[in-house]
Amino acid sequence: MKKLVIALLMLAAPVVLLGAKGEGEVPRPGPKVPRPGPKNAVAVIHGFGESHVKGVVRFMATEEGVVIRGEITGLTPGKHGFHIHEFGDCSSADPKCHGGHFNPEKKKHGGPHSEERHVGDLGNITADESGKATFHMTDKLIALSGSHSIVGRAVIIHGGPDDEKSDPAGNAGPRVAGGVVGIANAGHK
Ligand SMILES: [Cu+2]
Ligand SMILES: [Zn+2]
Repeated sequence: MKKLVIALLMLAAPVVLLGAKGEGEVPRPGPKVPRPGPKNAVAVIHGFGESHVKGVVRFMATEEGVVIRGEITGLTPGKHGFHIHEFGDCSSADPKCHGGHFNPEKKKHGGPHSEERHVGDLGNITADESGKATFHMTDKLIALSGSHSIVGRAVIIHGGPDDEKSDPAGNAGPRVAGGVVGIANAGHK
């Protein structure tokens, strides 16, 4: 009889253990599902001080990266440094308002296609003879959500070209215009 009890206990033990494990188990959260961030964002650009630069830059998150489209007028013909700066304060041209290039990875300055670059390094936009710059690019580093999110930061346009190599800011001259990146209605064009 004793032997039978022991045998039964031995048979039951793993079941009890398994049962205990099952009951005591704290429900583990599943794999982190990325929160769907905003798909569209916009920056309305205005000139600082006496500058008459103005325009709109639109951002759209896609599988290939963030598509950037914009039209800016009132520029001097030629290339102008075009960056995302750390802070979204466009109250003046004072660099303290916008800070440096958005650089969450603590990298050196570069161009949009450089191996090493700031997340905010979008290179240049080019204005035609009338001072109008129309552009369309896709960037793989900036994002509209997560640690590379540009939402709430500033788009800044410089008076001169970004050489895409001089650290920390590409030697692009004064900041002539800017706008804060805000979440846009996805239904908008
Ligand atoms: Cu800049
Ligand atoms: Zn930079």
